[in-house]
Amino acid sequence: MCFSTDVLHSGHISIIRKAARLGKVIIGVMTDEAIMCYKRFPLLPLSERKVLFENISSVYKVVEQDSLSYKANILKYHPDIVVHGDDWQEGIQKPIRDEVVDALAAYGGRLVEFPYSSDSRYKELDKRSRAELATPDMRRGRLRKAIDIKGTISVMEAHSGLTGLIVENTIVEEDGGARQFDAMWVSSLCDSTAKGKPDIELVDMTSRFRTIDDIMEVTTKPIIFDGDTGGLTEHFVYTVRTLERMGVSMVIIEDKKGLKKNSLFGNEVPQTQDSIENFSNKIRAGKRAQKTNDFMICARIESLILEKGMDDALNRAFAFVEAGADAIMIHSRKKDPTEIFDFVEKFRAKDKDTPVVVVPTSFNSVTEEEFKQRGINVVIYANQLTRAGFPAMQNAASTILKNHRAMECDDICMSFKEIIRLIPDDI
Ligand code: SPV
Ligand code: MG
Repeated sequence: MCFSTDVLHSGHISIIRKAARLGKVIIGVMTDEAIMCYKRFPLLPLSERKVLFENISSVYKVVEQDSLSYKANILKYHPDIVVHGDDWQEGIQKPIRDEVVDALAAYGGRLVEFPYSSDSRYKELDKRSRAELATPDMRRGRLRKAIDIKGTISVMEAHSGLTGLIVENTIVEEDGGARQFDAMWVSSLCDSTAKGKPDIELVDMTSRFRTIDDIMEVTTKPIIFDGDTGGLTEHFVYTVRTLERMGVSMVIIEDKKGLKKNSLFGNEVPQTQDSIENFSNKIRAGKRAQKTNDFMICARIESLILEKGMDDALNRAFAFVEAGADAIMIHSRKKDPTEIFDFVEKFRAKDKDTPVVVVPTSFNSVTEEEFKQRGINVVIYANQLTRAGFPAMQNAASTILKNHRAMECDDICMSFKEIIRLIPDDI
């Protein structure tokens, strides 16, 4: 049998007892990473979840299962029987079930399915677990945990409750497993664009916090906030306090000053980099202001964007880590990822631990696997939902104008049924 649960209820005990009547029960406890890929973040880590099962008298042995797929454990332990509830005959777990049936058939093993207990109290438990994950204290610390567990995490832009829901709920099947985003990025570019304003720190913090609130009300995933330059140090300390209190996990601030322009403009517009000394002081002040150990401040280095050279980028990275930065973001607007890889190689030669963040808007051909291999820990898809939504909406608007009615537009619109179902009745 395999379990991913962190709450044991009578339904679990009942199916384990039924399994024990068939033979010695081996429980595969799913690893944290495997659970994060297909479900929600586990409330209890693997070690504690293993103990839950080790203390059940009808359990013979507890092992780990490092994927949604049972295949590796079936090949390793050759069970005569796999026991499961009958709830996986359809949906995301069906391919997993098919694989189990095939793997067992290879040596004459069999699958036994017991009716799945759909007691409303169990659903209530799951709902409570989700609600707990959304609380500020639980949410804040989960970014660091996710980086520790997975090594490299993928983060998607959200700028409203609706886009937050898309990041929260989008899941795809892959190789007997599943994939979903680990966290959300509240981008200054997309937050400003959604309001029809330029990305120049014009949308004030109160409004940015409102966006975070909208997202937080309907989601559970950790949030990384784009803090632009962080503003004046005297203001930044308040921003840190507020973000931390809200349950945001990390703020990224960039080492620029004066009128900030979006980095993707590079040197096409005047932009000024802050001095190492000033920016280090801002980081120090921010670190002093925070109240928990969970909250992270990431220093974003604009040297490559502003063509100041690799040495400048590296000097800054080491100085900002020294000042207390919990992570480093290195940015580039080149299509070719060479300068990013070069930076990470040189940075990692001296610093093996500090998480490195990238935003591959321009160097978008690099896969997450390659980023991981090169020692990068956070990959942020910073603007794709905005860029996908905008042309679709423009198209709908002009289609209606051209046809003097909405019928021709229907084919490119989500149906009413779907849009209504997108929003859960309760959370
Ligand atoms: C943003 O998403 O607002 C960013 C990343 O800061 S970039 O637009 O590439 O500067
Ligand atoms: Mg920004």
